Amino acid sequence: MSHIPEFRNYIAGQWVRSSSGATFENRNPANRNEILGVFQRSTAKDAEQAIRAAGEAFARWRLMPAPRRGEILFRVGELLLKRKEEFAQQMTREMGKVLSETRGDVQEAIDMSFFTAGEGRRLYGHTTPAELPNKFAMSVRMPLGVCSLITPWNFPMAIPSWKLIPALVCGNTVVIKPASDTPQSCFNLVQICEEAGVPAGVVNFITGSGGELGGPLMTHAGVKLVSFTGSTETGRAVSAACAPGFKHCNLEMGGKNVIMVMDDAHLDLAVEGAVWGGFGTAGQRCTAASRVVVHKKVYKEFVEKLAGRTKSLRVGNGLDPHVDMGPVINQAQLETVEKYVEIGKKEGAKLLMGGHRLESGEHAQGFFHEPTLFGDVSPKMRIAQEEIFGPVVSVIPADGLDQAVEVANDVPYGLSASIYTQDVNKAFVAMRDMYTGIFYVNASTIGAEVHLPFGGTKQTGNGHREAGIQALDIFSEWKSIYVDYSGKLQKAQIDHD
Ligand code: UN1
Repeated sequence: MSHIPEFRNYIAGQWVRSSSGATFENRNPANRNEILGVFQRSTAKDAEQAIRAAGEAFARWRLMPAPRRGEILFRVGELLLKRKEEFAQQMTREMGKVLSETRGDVQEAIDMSFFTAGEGRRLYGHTTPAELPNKFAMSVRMPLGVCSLITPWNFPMAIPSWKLIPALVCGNTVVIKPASDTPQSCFNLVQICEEAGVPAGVVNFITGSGGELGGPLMTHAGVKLVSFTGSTETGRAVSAACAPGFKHCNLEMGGKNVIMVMDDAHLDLAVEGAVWGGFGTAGQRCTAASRVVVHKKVYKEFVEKLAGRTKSLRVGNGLDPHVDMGPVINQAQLETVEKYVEIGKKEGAKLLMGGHRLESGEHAQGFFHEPTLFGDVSPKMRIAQEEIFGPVVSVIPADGLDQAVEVANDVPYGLSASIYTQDVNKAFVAMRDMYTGIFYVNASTIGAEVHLPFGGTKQTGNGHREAGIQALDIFSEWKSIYVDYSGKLQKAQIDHD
């Protein structure tokens, strides 16, 4: 039997075992017999220790000049870059998505590090005239303190970096808990932080179940902010848990994103966008294009082309360079996909391609499902309304732009949308009228870049935006400062005439 590595928690700068003495396995979703490592099954006591360590470290980290913090984060980017290929390979093993995508995932963490490191020398506030003579006014960003970061499995390094790096540049300290399906990529990021010189206690890492660790991470008196990415259902519970303690709470949740294809669209390009958006990451992105609304005039031609391309996709182990789509993350996700395929069929949608799990030959030991395409979907069907988070795409016919936009907006989520058209007027109408946080013209619904705000409307989020300079508003609080150098009592609003 080959040696199975054990990975530890990282608390107060020490790599430590859980107080439970128990571990859980990290398995490859393309081959469930392959155990990649065991991780700590942490307890509430471990979480409390991590929160305490972060609280102690905050006293020093907040006083380190922000440009110095930025320099350390720049080094995080450099070290990630050096090990990009190794980390991408490990990520494909634990998460399943193809190697080109896991390279992109690590690259996103690199981009985030380099972009945000520069904020160490900006973190701009404002100076503004005061209304009274000999008085000075300014506003500055202050760190909050200890932040709990709870991260998902679909972007196992990118999303932790979206939270961790901006939190640190602002002067906060963190406890990060990755999804139990993909703990190693987050472990790699944390280890790089240590190597880059992030001081002990500033970043703490604990693994284990949300059920056990969520309590202290969301309600402990020492925690000031909870940042969560995951399902809308869990996000609602996070929000409720944060409310009694008035913790800041930043949520990134579900999506039911749409591509609109107009009759003047470059159809082949739109087909490529639909394939990439729908089946990239096996549809397990919050930005996935799970709906395509197509103008009736080009519907038949578009659907034929899309079905043809869907059929040509090769499903398998993401380490194989010939594979287009890997497995889904686990058994539960596979069952969810199967459940929705049945729902779609019952609702009367037309199954155009796929619809089955793959269980023989090279697929026998993994959680594989065919890329699945439904046509003639009507906008109110559950497969057109609910987030499936798997390789299932619903194609919906529409009469024209107005109806397409109406249908596109008529879902509970508002993360990402796109339009394929050659008509600039239509593009601008859609840009204005789609109620989403992200919009694309002649591109798919995925492909967000780290220097722009990321997040959504409606049940996708609670008003925050990650990434970009907007992430600084999550991880800092404004303080307005007035300096009166008049030497006398001056009264704002009252000394007016
Ligand atoms: C997610 O789907 O959870 O735009 C994040 C994209 C990626 C990030 C997606 N850069 O698809």
